Amino acid sequence: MSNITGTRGKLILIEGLDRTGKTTQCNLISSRLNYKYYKFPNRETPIGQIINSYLTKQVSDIPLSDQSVHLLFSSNRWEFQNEIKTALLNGQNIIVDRYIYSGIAYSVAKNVAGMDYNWCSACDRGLIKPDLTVFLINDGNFDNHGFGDELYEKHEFQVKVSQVFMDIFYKQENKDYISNHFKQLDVSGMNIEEVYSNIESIVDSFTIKDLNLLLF
Ligand code: NYM
Repeated sequence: MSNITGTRGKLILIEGLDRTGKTTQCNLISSRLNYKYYKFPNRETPIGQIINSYLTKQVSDIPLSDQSVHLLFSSNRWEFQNEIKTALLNGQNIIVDRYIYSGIAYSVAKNVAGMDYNWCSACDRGLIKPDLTVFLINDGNFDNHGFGDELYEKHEFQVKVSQVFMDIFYKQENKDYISNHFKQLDVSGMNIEEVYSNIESIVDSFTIKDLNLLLF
């Protein structure tokens, strides 16, 4: 698989709130640009199936604490690390649909005592960091229209999540990453192809500077 440097693939992450079109865009990038696609949570693994029951509000014999839910989401990312690493080192470009930033944002937004940024990011330390994160936003006028029935799909909660995403990206410790590896794209009013062509040009014009994999 060829890539710009000829030595390793790029890891591109698409992040954003619910219903900003991330999955549609990742599918397009995967099929048109030949990127391998990973979506988190991956609901197929045993851990992913527990996450799915939680999100779809299926009654469980053992009620999950917010902390254990957070760790399950993180664990779900760790399940795929070796596979992702091998693919990247083989020169395969990868597109990821949600990752550590969703992990932190949705958990911190719950406002549970002790579950702050440091606690929530600790279990993801050492995961491969995306070479580029594209953060999709709409104009903030999202409402309940278009949301499904899953746990977090409520206007009020989405507003909080959106705030936490911004807090994460503008943290001092993330400043270098944001300057060199991050693009925010406002998709309000755009159709699928318009969003795609914006993302495609961002992805095309991005080259990796560091041949080593970046780590959180
Ligand atoms: N979510 C996703 C989390 O709460 N933590 C995480 O680590 C990740 C990756 O799962 N509302 C939440 C965000 C979404 C929900 O994601 C399901 P999707 O992309 O709708 O399947």
